[in-house]
Amino acid sequence: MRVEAYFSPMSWFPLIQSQAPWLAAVGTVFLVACAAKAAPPPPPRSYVVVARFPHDTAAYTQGLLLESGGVLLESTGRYGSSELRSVALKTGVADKVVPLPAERFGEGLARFENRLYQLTWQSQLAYVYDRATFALVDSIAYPGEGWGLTTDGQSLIMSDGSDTLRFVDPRTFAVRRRLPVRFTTGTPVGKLNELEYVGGEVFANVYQSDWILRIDAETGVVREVLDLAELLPAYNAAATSENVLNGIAYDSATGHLLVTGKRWPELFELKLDRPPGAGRP
Ligand SMILES: [Ca+2]
Repeated sequence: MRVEAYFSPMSWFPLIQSQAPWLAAVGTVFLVACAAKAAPPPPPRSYVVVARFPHDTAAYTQGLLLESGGVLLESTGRYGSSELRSVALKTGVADKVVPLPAERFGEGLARFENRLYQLTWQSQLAYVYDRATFALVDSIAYPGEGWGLTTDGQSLIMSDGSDTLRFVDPRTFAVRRRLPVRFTTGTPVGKLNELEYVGGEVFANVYQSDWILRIDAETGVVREVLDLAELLPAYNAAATSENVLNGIAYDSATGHLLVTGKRWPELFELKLDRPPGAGRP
């Protein structure tokens, strides 16, 4: 039985009407008055904000992931101020910073085994660092633009601003698989940006929007759209603004997502109604 139906005044109304016509008349006036004042039902909630943390407003966030112990790893962009940084989640303070050459624009960031991979926007070059020391140990060329980066534990998964994700060999960046991303209607969805893979789904920011998509990593179908417009309206998504939503990390200890944006003053911890990796809705 549906609980709403059981408690609904309307479900009891026929009984009242048959037993006490005068009470039914009063009830009718009451119900009509309620209906006139009733607001439209809110959209289904898909997440709640469970915590907020400070975020460096100098950080033009392009890549984000969380390690154990509350350590955020962040890649930032723009020419002359791009960095790889290690940041304490609770304080937002960086304790390790590796600047990129001024002619490189930092983009997506992922950890694979004991190495960190950082994309660049249009230089067609990924930097590879030792996780423990942050020492630069390699660089790997790839074609096209670099936007977001994550991993499923086998491949690195890249976005490039198009509607297609590339699954690449971490050692060579050779493409193993291309995944076109589509709504259930079949409509392509482009401008895929920062990424986070969790248990068979890829979370993806859509550039210059308030959306994070939940993409089936096998089929490319968008299973859910998280609308984050309410998080930080002054910083969010205006087409003319650079300071858009971008940055998704997963906390495996809590099952929550951490999200922020370029130069946002805050980072938000979200508990999703349907936990990451929970499979198809
Ligand atoms: Ca990420």
